[in-house]
Amino acid sequence: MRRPLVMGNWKMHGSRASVGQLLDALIRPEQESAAEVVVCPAFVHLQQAVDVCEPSSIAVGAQDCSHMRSGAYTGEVSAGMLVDLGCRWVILGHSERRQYHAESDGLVAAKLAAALAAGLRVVLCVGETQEEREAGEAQLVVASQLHAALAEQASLTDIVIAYEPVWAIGTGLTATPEQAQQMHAFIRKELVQCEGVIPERVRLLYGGSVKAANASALFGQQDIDGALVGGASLDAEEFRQIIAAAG
Ligand code: G2H
Repeated sequence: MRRPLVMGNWKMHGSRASVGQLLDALIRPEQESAAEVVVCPAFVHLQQAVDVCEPSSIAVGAQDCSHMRSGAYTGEVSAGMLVDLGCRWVILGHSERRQYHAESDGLVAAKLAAALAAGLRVVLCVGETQEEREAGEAQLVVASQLHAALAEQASLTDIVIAYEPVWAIGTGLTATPEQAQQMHAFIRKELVQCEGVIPERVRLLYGGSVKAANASALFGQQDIDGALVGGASLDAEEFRQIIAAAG
């Protein structure tokens, strides 16, 4: 009932040349998969990705967007500009944005509203730090990030949640499939409280050092509907294997 979704978050990596090679390797030939596939390059490579992916079923997403619609906001990119470019998705609330750019829950909620209003599909990232997990606060933190972002949104039909424990991001540490499943089941239960959401229909992605070697075990869990893949999505062969594991 929930179509698997695999997203590559290319973060601040690549050049026109390397992004071109990566895209070519992903779409020629395009692999048959039951999973929906999205790639999220840096802003400056989005147009290139949209142009190359157009004849394929791979969609393109951005890694962030502004909470404002338009105006004198130097350096910002609006959700409407992304739609105009051909982007269909945006990642919001990634822990690297929260950590290095001081993005608050309030700002993430405002970005979510702007993105949904512009017609983007959103992957909202939530996750606890190592200290929070050790203090036994993982569920508390995740619930509070979730509700802060989702409360008072006009419509949540196009929302996907990515659980990304901060301690597993780019560290090589991965939550065990059981740890991830436990949090995903908790998130799905929490979604019951969100108006306009049908929890069984919301796709929940796991993110944090996902690679070909651990993808199948993660995807085998009942409430894990795909992955948000960072480092491993920069290697076309590895990313293809993760996509194959999803569908
Ligand atoms: C988590 C993930 C992708 P990585 O940030 O969003 O990155 O797979 O490199 O841990």
